[in-house]
Formats: sequence, C-alpha cells, structure tokens
Amino acid sequence: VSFEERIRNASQTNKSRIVLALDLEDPSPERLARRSKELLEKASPFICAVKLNRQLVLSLGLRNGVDSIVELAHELSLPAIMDAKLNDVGHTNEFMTRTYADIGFDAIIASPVVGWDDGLEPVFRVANSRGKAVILLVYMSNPGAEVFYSLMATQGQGPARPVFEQFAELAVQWKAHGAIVGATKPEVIRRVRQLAGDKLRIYSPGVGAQGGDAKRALEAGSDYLIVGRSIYQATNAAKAAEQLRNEVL
Ligand code: BMP
Repeated sequence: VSFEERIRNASQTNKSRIVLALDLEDPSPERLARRSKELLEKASPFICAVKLNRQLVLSLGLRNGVDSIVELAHELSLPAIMDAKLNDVGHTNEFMTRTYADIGFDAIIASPVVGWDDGLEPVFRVANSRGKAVILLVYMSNPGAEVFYSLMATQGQGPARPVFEQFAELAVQWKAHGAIVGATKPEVIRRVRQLAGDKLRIYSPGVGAQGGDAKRALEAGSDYLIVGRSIYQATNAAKAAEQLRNEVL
C-alpha cells in the first residue's frame, strides 16, 4: 500500500486532516518513549498520520527506539513521516533515505535546495523503489523563511520568479508526493495550489503555536495540517486533537 493510499484511508476513517507532530522532549529516554506512545495512542482516532522529528531520533535512537513508535503507528493504521529535512550531497542523502526506509517510515521530508544531480536524485530513486513518499519543503512557516523562499531568482535566460514557485514546479517535475507550505502564509498556499493543481498534496505546519490559522490554510488549498504544540501542550491532548479535527471537518 502506498503512502498516498495509507494517509487517504486514515484520513477518511478518522475524518481528519491532522498530522500529529510528535515532538515531545524529556531528559529520560524511557519516559520520552512512553509519553510519546501514550500521546500517539490517545490522539490516534483524531489524526491521519504522525510525523517524527529530531526530538525523538536524537534522544531514542532508531533501533529499539524510534522503530517501536513507527510500529505502533502502523498498528494504529497510521502512516509515519520522517521529518529529516534532507539537505546533503547524494551518497549521504541516499544513506539516510535507506536507513529511515529500513526503520519503517512511509515518507520522508527533504529540501529542494540541493537540486537533483547528486542531491535529491538518490532520495527519489531509493524512495520510489521502496514505495516511500518524498515531501519537499516549498515554503517554511517561520517568519525568517520569507527572505529566501520569496527571493526573486532567474534560471538561465528566464524572467525572475520567486524561489518558492520554482520549488513547487520542481516538486511536480520530480514527482514528489507533496509539498510543505507554512499555514502562516495562506497566499503562498493558494499560489502553490494554482501552480501544482492536483499533482501535489500540500502539508501545512505552523497552525496555532506559530500563529497560522487551520481553516484559512485549508481554504487556501492545503490538504493536511501538521500540528504539534497546540495538541501535545494542551492539558488534554486527545481532546485538543479532537477539537481541532472537528473545527476543520
Ligand atoms: P508546532 O505545531 O508545535 O509549531 O510544530 C510544527 C512542526 O512542523 C514541527 O515538527 C516543525 O519541525 C515542523 N515544521 C514547521 O514548523 N515549519 C516548517 O516550515 C516545516 C516543518 O517541518
């Protein structure tokens, strides 16, 4: 089953477009693993996927650590996304893609900045051969992102165009599954949707804690919302996930 199908199925079953960013921190790895699993399990009826980041990978390690969380996600019929933000030369990107695929991740996030040749080519090659999805950063959610993602740049003789528009077109050309576009920038989401049509799923982080509005992002064209702190910092995380899901049904 492809990632695309897995997330669509989970989204339909749970009537949710929320990807949980499981970014808990804890000085005790044992407690971190336990808390992360408890949270994932409680929030699972209200989300369509889980995204793991460095908080868990660096603290728990992959084997006998993060792998058990990926396994739990699968037991709960949820796909797992590795937020690796791959941004290196080919052989290193290839190693990371293969390693995260071996752990069981269904999708991986990468940066388009390194380009295709000896950059993202091996990422797509390995991911495609293993049935994994690649999601590219097209416009990040933090205020500082604007400087470079909106930069006007020319390719060869062509006219100057914002860098993010070129990233969106590359994502389509390279047959990425999706694009990350910050919920903090609804006008950018609208433009990416216009450029990509239905060829990309748009994932929007930055809801709540970073000031983005869930409804506005979805109205502008996002398919999925990536949400961390608004859920896991709530007094009742499951309730917060349920409420957010119901608000944007
Ligand atoms: P929060 O909802 O707590 O702000 O978390 C957002 C999550 O999305 C974090 O895991 C962060 O790494 C990720 N993210 C983001 O915030 N903005 C981006 O542009 C890309 C991301 O991956």
